[in-house]
Order: sequence, then structure tokens, then C-alpha cells
Amino acid sequence: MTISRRSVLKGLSAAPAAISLFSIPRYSKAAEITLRYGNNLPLSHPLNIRAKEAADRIAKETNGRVEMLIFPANQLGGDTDMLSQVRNGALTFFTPSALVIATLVPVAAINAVGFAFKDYNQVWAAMDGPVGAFVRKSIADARLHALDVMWDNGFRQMTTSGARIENADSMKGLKIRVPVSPISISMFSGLGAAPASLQFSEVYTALQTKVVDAQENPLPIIQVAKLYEVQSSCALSNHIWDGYWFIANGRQWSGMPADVQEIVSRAINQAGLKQREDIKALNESVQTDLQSKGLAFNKCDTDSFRAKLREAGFYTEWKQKFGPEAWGHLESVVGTLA
Ligand code: X2X
Repeated sequence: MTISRRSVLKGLSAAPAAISLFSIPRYSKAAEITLRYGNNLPLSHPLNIRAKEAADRIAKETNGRVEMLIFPANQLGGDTDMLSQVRNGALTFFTPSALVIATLVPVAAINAVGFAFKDYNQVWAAMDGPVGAFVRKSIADARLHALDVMWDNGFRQMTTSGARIENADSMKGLKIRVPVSPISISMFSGLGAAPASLQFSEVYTALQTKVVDAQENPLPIIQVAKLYEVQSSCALSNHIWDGYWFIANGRQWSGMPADVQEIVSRAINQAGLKQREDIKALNESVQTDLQSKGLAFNKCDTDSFRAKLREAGFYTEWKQKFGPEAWGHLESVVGTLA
């Protein structure tokens, strides 16, 4: 949160031209407070469309006193860079996936336990309930402020440019990209694959140049990042539900006037609820669109994946790592996992 417009303008001259893509209505008087929000997704993803709405609403409800500048699509660097920027205050806001912030707040990966959630009712019961509350407190312990509403990334699916993924045997030695996420590495190693951690900004090129042959993401991400151009088939595994925490730098958040905090929270949280609906709607149409772009889809034997993970001790290991309280919150919603 920078106060003087002069320093903002100075910063702007250095900042990538994100603002011109996201013109925030100009108000008679200069913004007193400028909030900077960075993310890793293309403009056309509902995360950026709804974030823009929130930015406009914040400007309107503060009569131009507060502006939220949006830097989409890794303009300020990859996930790891933006995580350090929101920690040191260069960014006010960042939306890391639970998988990504878990490198700083390990328990945040709890919703990424393989095959934990069978549907969205369970997801929101957990994340708007005991699991979300537990993680939010742990994020606060890292001097970051997590807003109440978690935004949706989706159920992650596996794609490949090689042989179709049918069952656990298909994973043997598969060079698959995963985010910079210890639980994803553990899970895909447990499945017998050869996982490689890469930031999202590097995925398309890594697939194109065959550094890796496979990746896993929700269908809306495969669509906006055009991964169908470098992958040929998608196995509908629903192996992880993933979401985005909307986090703020703790010092900047607590330094914000109470009325501004309230307006900003409401605008971002309500935009988040709409974004969830967008992903839900997208999930109806996106598969047909991806098929029309040449990506073949197949069902896969998810029981074989669960059995392989159980055999590998994956659930026992992560139950121990997350601890009884967090694990108890998860199992209170999804049932016994280990
Ligand atoms: O990096 C990914 O795969 C993505 C876009 O899903 C996340 O933000 C974790």
C-alpha cells in the first residue's frame, strides 16, 4: 500500500503495462491508497475477470480514494516470486493456490490430499468450514491475511502427450509436471511417476520441448493456458481439488483504515463467490470445447490410484505430517482416509 501518487507513477513507469489492460476508471481526485494484486493466470480466466470487478467496485465505493492495480499472467514473476513479494510488501495481494502457499504454510496443502473430495458440496463444506478456518489461522501466523472466501481453481485432471493414462500402471516413470508443491511430488512419486516441480509460467514450454510429457490441472486452466496445443489426451482423474487463497501482506492489511478494509473485503469476497459459480458453469462446457481443439478424454480407474497411494503409505504419511487436528477437520467432512 503506497500512499503518494508520485511514487506510484514512478513505480508505474517500471511496472509491466498490466494497468493499460485493466483500466480502472479514473476519479476526479488521485487515489490516496494503491493496492497491487498479482496472479499467475491469463486475463480470460474467471479469476481475473472477477478481480477486475472487485477493483472497480472498490474504486466506486471509495469514490476513487482506493485503487487496486491488477498484474495478471505472471507479469511480476512466477508463483514463488509473487509469494515473496506479498511477504515483503512489494505486492499487497496475491492469489496462490493452496499447493503453492503450502511451501510457506505446510498445512495449507490439506485440501490437496489425493482423492479426498468427491464433489463440491464436500469442498465448500470443508473450506468454508473447519478446514478453511484452520488453514486461515495458520496463514495469519505467517503474517499474511487470508480473506474469508477461497476462490476456485478446480478438480485437477491429468493430461499427457504420450500413451493415455488409464490406471495406476499408466503412471510408471511418467515425466509429469506438478506445481512447486511437496504433497504433489509425494503423491505422484507414490503413484510411481517421475514428477517435476515447475512454476506455472514454465509449463507450456516444458511440455512443448518435452522436458516433461504430462501435467495436471483443472480443465479451465488447460483451456486458458492452451495446454491442448501441447497435450493429446486427458484422463478425468479428479485427483486433487485445488483453490486459491486471496492473501494480503499482513502489515499493509492491518495498516488499512477500517472502512477501507471492510469495502475491500466485501468486494473481493463477493467476487470470489461469483468466481466459484463461473468455474462451475465453465465445467459444463469446457470439455466439449477442448475436444473440439483435439484433446481426447478418457475415464480412468481412480480406485487403482487410491490403492497404489494406500500401498505407498501416502495417507498415513500425510496424516502424520498435517497432525491430528487438521486431519480430523478434513475427515469430519470427507470421511476416513487413513
Ligand atoms: O500451477 C498450476 O498448475 C496452477 C495454475 O494450477 C496453480 O496455480 C497451482
